[in-house]
Amino acid sequence: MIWNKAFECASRTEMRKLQSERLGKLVRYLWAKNPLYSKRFAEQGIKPGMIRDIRDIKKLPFTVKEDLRDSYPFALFTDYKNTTEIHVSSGTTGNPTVVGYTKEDLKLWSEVMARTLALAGAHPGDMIQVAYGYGLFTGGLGFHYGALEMGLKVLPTSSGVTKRQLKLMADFRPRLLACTPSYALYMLDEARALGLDPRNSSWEIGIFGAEPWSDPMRRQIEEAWGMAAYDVYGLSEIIGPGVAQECPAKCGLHLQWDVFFPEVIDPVSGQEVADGERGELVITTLTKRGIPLLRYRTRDLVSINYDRCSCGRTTPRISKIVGRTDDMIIVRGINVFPSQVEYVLLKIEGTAPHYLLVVDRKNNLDVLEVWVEVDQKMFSDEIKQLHALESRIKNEIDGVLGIDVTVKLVEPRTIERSEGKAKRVIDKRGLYS
Ligand code: DLL
Repeated sequence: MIWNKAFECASRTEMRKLQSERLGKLVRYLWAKNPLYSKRFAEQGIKPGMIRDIRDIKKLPFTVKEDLRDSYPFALFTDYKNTTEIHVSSGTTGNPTVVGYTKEDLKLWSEVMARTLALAGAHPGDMIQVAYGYGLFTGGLGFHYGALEMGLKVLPTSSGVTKRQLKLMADFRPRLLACTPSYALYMLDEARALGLDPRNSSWEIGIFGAEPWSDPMRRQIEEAWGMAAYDVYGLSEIIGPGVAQECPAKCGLHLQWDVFFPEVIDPVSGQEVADGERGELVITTLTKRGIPLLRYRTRDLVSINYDRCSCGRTTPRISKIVGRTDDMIIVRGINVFPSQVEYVLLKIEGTAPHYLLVVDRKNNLDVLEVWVEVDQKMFSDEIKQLHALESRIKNEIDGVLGIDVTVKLVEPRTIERSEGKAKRVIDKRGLYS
């Protein structure tokens, strides 16, 4: 089922007309209501009347994650007065990234999530188990709103308490499961440990995302659980889940371009790359009111394909995310920036600015080890003092990242030095296929 044929199957000409109108309106809105953007427009000599066609988007400035960080908490909100819901995701240093939704934005989110669910094969009346985290993370509530919009029966289990997830699945027989791909694998181990046969599961469709996962992981999930597994992509800054979703053709993720206008650029030059070539995904939120973003640099690497899909939709499809332009990693569903660790270490005396994040997956659970080089003076201290330092660093990092890490203090000059960009992350999971 196609949820909204008018938008998902529109011709390119129709879509260009709509996008052009929407972009013009957005620029006028930002010009009138958003001090950061109106200042930038003025500096760059951009007048609202200059933006008449969607192709004029190239005249507009980019927005980057640092803009959100620098405007913490609410300075980038264009309609703070009518904001009705607030979510946060990880920031690059001490403060989280804050995003706000007006009532209209929540309607938009419900709409794109209903399209997402339909893309994966959901039908009104189906039951969906939403095992993404509910709360500040956008996964749980995003799926919840979409399920309500479509008329599904929602089972809002949130993530964790795996035994109960499995019991409710066995007793209520939901047709759909939505969670991170690593949690789908973790539940598999748990099911087997409980002596359950995963092939008897009721889940026919899984909608997995919020972190990278490879094709071999997809095969493993599909074969073990006996379900079809689809990729879902999104980010809090744009809306949360609901930006792009695979259909049963599994040939890329359909991007909702009537509302999230995509560009794929060379991350260094900022110029658009040819269709099908890899580059950084840049998104403009054409219709958002609370915190609309112009040309937001997602730092996610993709390629884009504008051919009509065999499912009948004309929405462009992005590839699976093939990497990042920065060194952000996702650990147990949480976005982690090495700069957050650095921010903590800079405040602790005796820890040299040399550190390394080593991430691995053991029994389908992510583990993050943070190696911290301490200076010579510290290293010759008593063991007791070193332990005290280790637990202080651990507590501070746990607090900033929101996950449990292991800290390993290492001797001076243990961590490899680099002549160019320092290597801060060793990721042994091999997630990008
Ligand atoms: O992860 C929103 C979401 C929730 C998407 C549930 C899908 C399902 P953030 O926490 O802001 O938002 O993280 C966004 O996660 O820029 C990507 O780097 C990464 N990411 C999200 N989906 C995928 C995916 C949510 N399917 C960041 N594959 C993004 C690879 C993904 N990476």
